[in-house]
Amino acid sequence: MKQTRVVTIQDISCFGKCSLTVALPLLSAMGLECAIVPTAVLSTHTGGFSGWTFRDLTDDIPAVSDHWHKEGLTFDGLYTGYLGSPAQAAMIGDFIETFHPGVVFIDPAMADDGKLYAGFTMDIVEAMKLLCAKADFVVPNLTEACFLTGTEYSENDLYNRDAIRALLEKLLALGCKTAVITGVQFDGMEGAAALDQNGIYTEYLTDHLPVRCHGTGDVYASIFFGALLRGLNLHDAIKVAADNVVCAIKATMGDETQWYGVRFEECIPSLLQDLGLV
Ligand code: PXL
Repeated sequence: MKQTRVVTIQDISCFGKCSLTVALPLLSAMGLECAIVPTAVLSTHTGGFSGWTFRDLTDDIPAVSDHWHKEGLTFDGLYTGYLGSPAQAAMIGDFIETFHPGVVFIDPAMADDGKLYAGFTMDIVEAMKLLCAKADFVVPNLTEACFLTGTEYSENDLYNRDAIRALLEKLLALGCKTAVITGVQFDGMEGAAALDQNGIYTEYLTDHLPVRCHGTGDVYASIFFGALLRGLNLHDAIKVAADNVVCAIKATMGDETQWYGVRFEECIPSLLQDLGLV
């Protein structure tokens, strides 16, 4: 049987366990052939380090796309994350028009804890809105959902089902087919809530752990996307992603040397078991 082939477009943070250094090992472990388009190369991620290098690879995106088009490559799915510049959103739009990947999955990785990531301005929000319009799935955290919908970020006001449903509806109004907000908390539990264009709502909640670890959004998105490409339905895909993010956080808790990331590698065996791959 032909191997499922996906492409992921996000940065390489050379040290720090996020974006491509998380997505590539996870998607490969899940048995998917994974091509990459790096949006930028940074010496580290921008969450807690200072003095990082940043090489913008915007000009490479159309060049890579042109070559791949000439080679006749096709992709069953596309997953985008952290962009090197707002201009890349339109280029990725062209990429989608050229290759028509079966599943378009957009993680608008640009903000957390009520703030844009260091180095980003509101331009990135407008760029991400453009991409969301072309998506089958968008996977913002609560902060990103607020930026994308012009909603004031307030955990107190937003941690209830009515508020989250209203946010999901505003995300769908951007044009995506299914919106999923990660990191929502109801009744002392944490997880993800999803709404599709047919008005079907689903959620999966699990333990709320009293710690925040860098890179968990990328672990979540990679597993969620991979699970969809392995044929899981929406509810089962958000469940396997959440369960294995919890596994990664539990594996990391108490390890001060891992302040910059999570020990997701230790959860690959449980992930493969959950997927029935071992
Ligand atoms: O995990 C998201 C992410 C990806 N890439 C870079 C980042 C961050 C979050 O801070 O800085 C470069």
